[in-house]
Amino acid sequence: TTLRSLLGATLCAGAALLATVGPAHAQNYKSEYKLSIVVGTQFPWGQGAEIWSRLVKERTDGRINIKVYPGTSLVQGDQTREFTAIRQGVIDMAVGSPINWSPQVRALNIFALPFMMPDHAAIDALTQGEVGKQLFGLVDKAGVVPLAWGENGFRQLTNSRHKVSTPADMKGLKLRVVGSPLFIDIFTALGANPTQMSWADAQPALASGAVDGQENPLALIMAAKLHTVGQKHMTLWNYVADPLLFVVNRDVWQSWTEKDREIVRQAAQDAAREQIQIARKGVTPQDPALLQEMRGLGVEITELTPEQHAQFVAATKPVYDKWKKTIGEALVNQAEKDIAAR
Ligand code: X2X
Repeated sequence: TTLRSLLGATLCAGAALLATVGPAHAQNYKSEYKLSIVVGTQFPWGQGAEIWSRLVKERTDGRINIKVYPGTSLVQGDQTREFTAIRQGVIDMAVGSPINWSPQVRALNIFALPFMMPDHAAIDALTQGEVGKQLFGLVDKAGVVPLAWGENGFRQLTNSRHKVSTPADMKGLKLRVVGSPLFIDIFTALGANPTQMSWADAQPALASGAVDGQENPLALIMAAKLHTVGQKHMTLWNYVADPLLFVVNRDVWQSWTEKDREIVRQAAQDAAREQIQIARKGVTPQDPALLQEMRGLGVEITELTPEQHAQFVAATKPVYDKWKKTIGEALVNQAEKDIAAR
């Protein structure tokens, strides 16, 4: 009888708790949701994650409490395993680059087709248009809930050896590239010597001289202070750009009430819009503040003439054609059409 009354008391307490908790499912909420990013929170990318987290916390009155994990630490820095970890629930949420997720969702390689996107309006034409919609469908089909597009940015080339203004200058340069084989193909076509490694490994490799150079957006190159690891030459060639995807693990998403899902989605869209503005600050001809700051730090900045640009486009054309088929010709045709009409 003691056991029975104890059990009865526990059930009563449980029922009382349920009654006070209110919204359906809210009792299943975790005390903390783990949000993965590759870089630190001082980068525009990380700021997007922080803004999203803050907005969600405020707008849910703390029901959804997000903690940002930089350095892809939830997968020991191996950014090519991030998407799988989100799908499996090792990671609850992420602001991630399509470059890192393209091993699992092949169509995400589309943003790394060399010289496809000439300007920011071209990136917007894809992410905010039909291509973005189709890619979200594929991410969703792969088991992860996509909510908004942010931006890492146009990726520029840096190296410690010499000025690069033509493909001939790339000969023999040992370059760190990210996880998709498309990058290996691009830099091989240009005569360089690309080697794949994680961002965590890239920085010591640059410092020790194990590699000569790398490619990343200007704001990221600045925030990571790559000039302090010998990266004294930068080529502004806008050859590819990576947007960022704001996503949630599917089981986590389904554990939230309808109302909270709407809050998280709206917060992702608001944070992403603000994050894109941060990512584009200081890196355009109209607003060259970061470029000037970098020059002040002793970095030689090379801009391409139209003829030099054309040489790079021609040298990477076979790679573009090959990967257009891998990504899906219909999707790439749609992208080309939307960029032309932007
Ligand atoms: O590893 C990189 O170069 C980075 C930080 O840009 C990505 O995660 C794609």
